[in-house]
Amino acid sequence: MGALVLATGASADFWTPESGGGSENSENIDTLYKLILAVAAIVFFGVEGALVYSMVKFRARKNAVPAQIRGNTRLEIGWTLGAAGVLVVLAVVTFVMLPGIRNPPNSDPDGFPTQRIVNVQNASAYQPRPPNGRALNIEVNGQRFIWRYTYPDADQNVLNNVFNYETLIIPTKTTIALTIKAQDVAHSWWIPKLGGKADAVPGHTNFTWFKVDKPGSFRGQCAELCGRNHADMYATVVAVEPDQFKRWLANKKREIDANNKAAQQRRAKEAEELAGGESPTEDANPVEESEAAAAQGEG
Ligand SMILES: [Cu+2]
Repeated sequence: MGALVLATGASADFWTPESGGGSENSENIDTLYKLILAVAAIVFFGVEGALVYSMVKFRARKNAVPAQIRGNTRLEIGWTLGAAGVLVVLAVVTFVMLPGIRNPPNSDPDGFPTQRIVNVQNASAYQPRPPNGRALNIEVNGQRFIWRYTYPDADQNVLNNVFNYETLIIPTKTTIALTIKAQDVAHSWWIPKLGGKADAVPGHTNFTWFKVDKPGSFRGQCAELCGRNHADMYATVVAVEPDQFKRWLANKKREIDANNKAAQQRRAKEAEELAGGESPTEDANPVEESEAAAAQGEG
């Protein structure tokens, strides 16, 4: 056990939040956690140490009587103010560090080009924005038992957007703003190295952000018991160079468009077959048929 505790690799991030190589908000969470842990450890070992020392030194069979300090006004005022002082320091440190955790920075100049984020009108949660208001705004949708990601595009139609399940591909050096929703029951989005948890609750939109500087892969899991396969509800964020991301996005878009087109054609064909010979409109519309044939030829 001792060897295990001392092996830095094995015990890294065991007592403190996961950090290193992810997003700066998770670094700030880690720093704040360690500061508070240090103060708490000093208080804990101070109080418990005095207690154990007194219990041993003044135990009954030694017949020793310690100094009787009950009713010592100066001492009592002292440790009341001391405790209050510790709380004030912790509160101040927390509020000083909170903006770095909640508020996203701008993307780097060589990051993926981003748009101004459109405000979500019915947002009831704190909706942080980078100073220039621009970020890659991806929608995360919790579903039993998988995460769906929808990428933004230029038009208003959300049905033709690029989407992916489980693995979220993102560009490095770019501020990623997540709009978090749930489709069925409450889930919770959490990639420990990329910031804090964000609840995904039906009928409520939540927000979080992260920004990854170097390519890498970050694992997380749904952090809210959401049903039978909750434990299988993984999420992986894969950060790639902006150029690589651009290519991935374009390929995915082509793939989705081709599949949409194929599905439309299949439905049209099925409708035709259902109508059978009874419908005379089939022959009366040769333009549509030749268009479909041309489209099929392209595919
Ligand atoms: Cu879940």
